Amino acid sequence: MKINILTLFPGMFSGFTSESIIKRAINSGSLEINIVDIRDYTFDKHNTADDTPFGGGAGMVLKAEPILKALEGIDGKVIYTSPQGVRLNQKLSNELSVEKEITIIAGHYEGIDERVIDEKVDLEISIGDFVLTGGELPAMVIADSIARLLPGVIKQDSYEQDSFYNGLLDHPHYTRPAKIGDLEVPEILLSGHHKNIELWRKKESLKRTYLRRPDLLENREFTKEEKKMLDEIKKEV
Ligand code: 9D3
Repeated sequence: MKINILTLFPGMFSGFTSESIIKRAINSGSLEINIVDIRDYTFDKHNTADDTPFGGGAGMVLKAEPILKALEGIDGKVIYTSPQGVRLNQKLSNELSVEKEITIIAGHYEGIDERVIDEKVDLEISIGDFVLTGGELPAMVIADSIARLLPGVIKQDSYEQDSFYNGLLDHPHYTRPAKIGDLEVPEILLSGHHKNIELWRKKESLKRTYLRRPDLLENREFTKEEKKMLDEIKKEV
């Protein structure tokens, strides 16, 4: 999959594309990330990419023409990061991950000229109800959540066990050493009894979800095993 990101601040993306899982996804050929500097599509003497808003008021607005020029010849869905957008969730990331090519316009300052949105943007996405300085981090968040779903990027069972995939929060994790002073690891995890370990993890997931995110349980279908565990949890806590 190819993800184009249009930005006025390409330097913010250098760490994103050069580390860890995203780096591996790019090197393996599953993912292509194309950072496009909007300023490369300005053609006046001072390379002006933003201007003051018509009608007055504070802040600056990204000019339409450089963005429209940068979009020329680009295929696929166009996304604009914006506080006015639909909220990103796992379902939306799953849907975007099957596209061949998408383009994310990272907004900055007060936003972009509305005519770009009217003419070129298919979808506006927000990552949540908090105020950031720009759309660069949201663009990375969107790209990251898509990238890990691409074939071969992470092990299949790794995301099948994700909360928001199975609808539950994760269970606790431990690694060596088994004892740090008087801090011990739950004995069951050292038992080698895979079936019991799986049951313990499932119950811990259910317990955390019940205590921390009861909203996630509201519209969920429970297996008989899960119903029994939930009854136990309600007695225990
Ligand atoms: C002070 C500016 N605000 C005036 C009402 C509006 C505003 C514009 C641009 C507030 C924040 C931003 C920058 N944020 C984003 O571009 C953004 C964002 C966010 O702030 N939170 C969650 N998701 C997103 S997606 C893009």
